[in-house]
Amino acid sequence: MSIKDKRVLIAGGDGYLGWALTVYLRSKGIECFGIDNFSRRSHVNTIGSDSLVPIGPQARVTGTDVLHRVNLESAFRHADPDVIVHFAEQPSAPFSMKSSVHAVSTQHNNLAGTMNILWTMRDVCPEAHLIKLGTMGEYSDWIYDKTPIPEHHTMSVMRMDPHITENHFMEIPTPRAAGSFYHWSKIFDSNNIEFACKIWGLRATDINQGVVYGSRIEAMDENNRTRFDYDSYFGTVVNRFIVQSIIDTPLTVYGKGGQTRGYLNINDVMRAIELVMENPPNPGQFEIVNHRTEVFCVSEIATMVSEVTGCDVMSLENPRIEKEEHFYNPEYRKLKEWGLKDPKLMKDVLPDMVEDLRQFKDKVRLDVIGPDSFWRKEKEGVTLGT
Ligand code: USQ
Repeated sequence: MSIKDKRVLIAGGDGYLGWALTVYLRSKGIECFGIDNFSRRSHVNTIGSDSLVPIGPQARVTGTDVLHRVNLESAFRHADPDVIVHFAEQPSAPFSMKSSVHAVSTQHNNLAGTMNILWTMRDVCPEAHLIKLGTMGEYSDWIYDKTPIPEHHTMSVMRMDPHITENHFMEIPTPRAAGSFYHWSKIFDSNNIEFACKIWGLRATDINQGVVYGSRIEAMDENNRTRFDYDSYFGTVVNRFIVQSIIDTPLTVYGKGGQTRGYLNINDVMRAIELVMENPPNPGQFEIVNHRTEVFCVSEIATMVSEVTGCDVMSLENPRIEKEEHFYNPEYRKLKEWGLKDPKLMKDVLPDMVEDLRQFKDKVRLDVIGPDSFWRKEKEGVTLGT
C-alpha cells in the first residue's frame, strides 16, 4: 500500500511534534486523525509558562486520553488506522524529576498509555504499524561511554563465567539505562512493545531520537503553527538558548557543558516518520531506528548561538546528575539507507529561528527560564529574574 493511501492516527496530535506531523502529512494528502488529552498545554500552564508561538484551539484534534481504554478503542474504530504514531507521552526529564508526584504521573501516563495502545491494537487493528517516539536517552552515558549506541534491539555478548570452563555467546536485549524517570519510562515502553510484538504478532518501530529543535516546519503558515516551549521543563536546550538570546539574557549552560547528544531539526523528524511509514516491519517484528543529524556538546551549541546573536553565555551548577564530558556516538544507518538525505544543519537553522521568534520577544517570561527541578535532593529552585 502506498503511504498516500494509509490512514494515520496520531496519539498526542496537539503537541510539538504531533501537530507538526499532522500538518506535514495533510500537506501530502495523507488522512490523519489526531487525539490528545491536552496535558502538555496544562502542564506548561501549571508551571507558569505558555507556548511562545500562538497555537490553534484544542478543537484542532479530538479530545481523547490514551489512559481511557474505552474512549481509545472508539477512536481506533473510528479512525480505522493503518499507522498509529504514538507521541502521547509526558516528554520532560526535569518534570519527571521534580517530585514523587511528577515521577509517578510521568511513568503512569507513559507506561499505562502505551499499554492501552498495545491492547487496543491487538483487539481492533492488529495489522497496523505502530510508530513509537523513543529516545536516544534510553542508552545512557553510564553504559555507552566507550562504545557506540547500537541500532538494534538485541546484541551478541560472550558470557565469561568464572565457575565454568567454557565461555558462551548469548543474544541478549540491548542493554539500556537512563538518566531520568522520564527516560526510564521510555525503556519500559520499549520492553513492553517488543513483548507485544512477540506474543501478538504486532509490528512496531521505535524511533530513538536525539534532541529536537526548530520553531516550525516548512509546510506551516502563520495559522497552523505548532507549539514552542522555552521554559526549564518543556523547552529543549537549543530552543531555550534561542529564546534566551532574543531577550538578551545569558545562555544557561549546565555544568561544564560537555554533555553530548545527538540533535535533529523538526523538519527532519517529519521526513524520518514518513520514511518509517514507507518501511514497515513484518508482523511480529520490533524495529529500532536511531535518528540524529549532528552530535554536539552543550557548550558548542552555546557558542554557535552566541555567534549568531552576540549574547553572553553563563555556566550554572548542573541541576541534573549526568556526565559533563563523555564519548557519544550513536549508530545511525537505517534512515539513511531508506533515503533520508540533505538534513538541516544547526548552523543554517539558528539564524532563521532567531528571525522567526524575535517577533514574540515581549511574551517571554524570565521567571520560567532558570532550572527548577533538581536531581539532587537538597536543591531548590533558581529564579533568574522576575
Ligand atoms: N541543558 C543545558 N542548559 C539548559 C537546558 C539543558 O545545559 O538550559 C543540557 C542538559 O543538562 C542536557 C542537554 O542540555 O545535558 C539536553 O537537555 P534537553 O533538556 O534539551 O534534553 P533532554 O532532557 O535530554 O530531553 C530532550 C526531550 C526528550 C527527548 C530527549 C532526547 O525533552 O523528550 O527524549 O531530548 S535525548 O536527549 O537524546 O535523550
